Amino acid sequence: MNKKILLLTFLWLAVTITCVAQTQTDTIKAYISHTPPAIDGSDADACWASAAWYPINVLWMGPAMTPSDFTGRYKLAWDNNLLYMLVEVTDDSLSDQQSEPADRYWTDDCVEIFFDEDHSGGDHWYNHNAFAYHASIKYDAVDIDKDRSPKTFNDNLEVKIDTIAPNTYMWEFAIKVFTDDFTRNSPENSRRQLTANEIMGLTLAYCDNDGNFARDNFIGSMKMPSGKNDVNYQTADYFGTLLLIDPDMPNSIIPATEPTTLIYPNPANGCLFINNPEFVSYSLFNANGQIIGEPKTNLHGQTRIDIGHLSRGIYFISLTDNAGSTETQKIMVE
Ligand SMILES: [Ca+2]
Ligand SMILES: [Ca+2]
Ligand SMILES: [Ca+2]
Ligand SMILES: [Ca+2]
Repeated sequence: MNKKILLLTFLWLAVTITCVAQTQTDTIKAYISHTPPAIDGSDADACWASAAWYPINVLWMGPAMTPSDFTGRYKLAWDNNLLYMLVEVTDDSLSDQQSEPADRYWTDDCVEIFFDEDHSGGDHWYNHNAFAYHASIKYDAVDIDKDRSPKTFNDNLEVKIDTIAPNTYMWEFAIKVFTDDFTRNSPENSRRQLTANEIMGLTLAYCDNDGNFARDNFIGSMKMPSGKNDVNYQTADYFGTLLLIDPDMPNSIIPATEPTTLIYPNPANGCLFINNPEFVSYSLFNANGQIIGEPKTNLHGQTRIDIGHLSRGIYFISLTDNAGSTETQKIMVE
């Protein structure tokens, strides 16, 4: 396959992927923003012009919708301080019927952000291993606290909404990232910075109330296992995988310029392919630089590497060609 056909194939895949809901094994990508976006409900920021849309289109609960009842999609960006999110929602009726933010908060119209800073998975119902922010049209962000009662966590994120067309709203978020040690009294003690090549857990959803004092529909950004459509508020086990990318970093797994040896797909699942038949051996290393298994040699012409035995995470592959030159690339296994 020549480079032009390969590039067109990747572009076709990129376009296709943006239209299809994330699965449990897919990875979504957030690119670094060198200028923080203004949190004003407008997409007139440099980072949004280049970011891809991801759909919110999987019906988790409730009857089937029409496009005017609900249509949603989102974009992501990040910098060292914050995770940024743009969410475009078409909703025929905006509704927030509880005067108290924490009163039946899941029944009001809200963007629900399931976020797990270290993608650890696991229970987060009465702890801060992960968050399930219910962001309302009144700019309250409610989750359940360690004392088992729902509270606002409005300092953890900033949100603004603008109306961009009839019944169509742009929500813009800046989200602070905390470790599992988060406490309401001293949140900055557990605040953390973001860096390239990090993997985080993220899923989005929209709770659609159209004036019925109840959640009419619950629509998510990813496909859930059977019977698990409403478990994300308790466990982070089924959150989607998010990769933070800075293509200008020398060790970026998605570099700005094409490396000499193209390894694809990256992120990968099951197997890797290498488009350079000149390599004769390779070694795999984990994120700590420890070699995994024995180096594989005498592989002239082999272009497929089985990685089905590797668990999710960052790895390095060091390739040696028949002239003795080596090339190391970072890969992500999902
Ligand atoms: Ca903006
Ligand atoms: Ca609706
Ligand atoms: Ca966690
Ligand atoms: Ca609604």
